Amino acid sequence: MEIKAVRLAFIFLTAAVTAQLQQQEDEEDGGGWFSASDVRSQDEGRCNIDVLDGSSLSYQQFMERYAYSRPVILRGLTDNTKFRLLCSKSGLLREYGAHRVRLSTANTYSYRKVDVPFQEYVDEFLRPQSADALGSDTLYFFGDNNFTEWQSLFEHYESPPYVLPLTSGAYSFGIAGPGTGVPFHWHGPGYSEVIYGRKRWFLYPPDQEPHFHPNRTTLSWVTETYPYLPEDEAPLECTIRPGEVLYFPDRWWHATLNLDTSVFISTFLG
Ligand SMILES: O=C(O)CCC(=O)C(=O)O
Repeated sequence: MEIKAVRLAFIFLTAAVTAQLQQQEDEEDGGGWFSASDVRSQDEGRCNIDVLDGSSLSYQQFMERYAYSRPVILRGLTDNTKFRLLCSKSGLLREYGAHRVRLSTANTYSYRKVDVPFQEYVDEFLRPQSADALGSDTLYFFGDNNFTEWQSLFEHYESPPYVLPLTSGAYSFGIAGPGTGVPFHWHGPGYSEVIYGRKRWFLYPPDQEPHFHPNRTTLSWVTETYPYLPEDEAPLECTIRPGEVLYFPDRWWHATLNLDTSVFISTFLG
């Protein structure tokens, strides 16, 4: 009896240590999402958006200075350490690998949708963006989550607390490879947070429509259009990292570029 108890204790201890090691590895290497073969862009670009410590901006200041007028990046506003651990590659595949996810084409008017098991998305679709592919031929996992299936994950996400009056937040969760992103479009206000990876954002106010082709990827806009923009057509831009959330006001044009394989979540206020 005693030997059995010792054996059981040993098995539990080994499992706990293995889980701890896996967790440490996940934290250190970007949740297991970055692979050595990934070409990760080092070009984070400039940052001409206000970046503030969340604790230094009250809700009233947020409402007066940003809510209806310009984007802002807030650091340390929430602590999503637990959610980050749940979003490691091994954790998500274990829980959701068999669930079907809906992919949308990465163009401005994204009409085509494709449903695949999450495991297949990770194995077959999650890769660096090829420079010459059209947005309409690039499938992106973002924007169409099955909330019943993913609820047990989303309930651990701590969303940004500064909500606009008469709105509530709706989540949109995604994972995408380096160089991917969504080209310019606009909609209501919201937040974007990266859980793993880095995401470069480009924004223009509602009355300054950027020059872009709705069927080209953000990557092609960044390499072919962005370098030649006159200074008065330069976007607001910044790269966000885990622990930072970007707020964009209503109807602001925006485009994104994932610099790494990224896990991210938007909170749309509507
Ligand atoms: O995170 C992304 O790549 C897309 C985000 C976006 O376009 C949005 O939140 O509206």
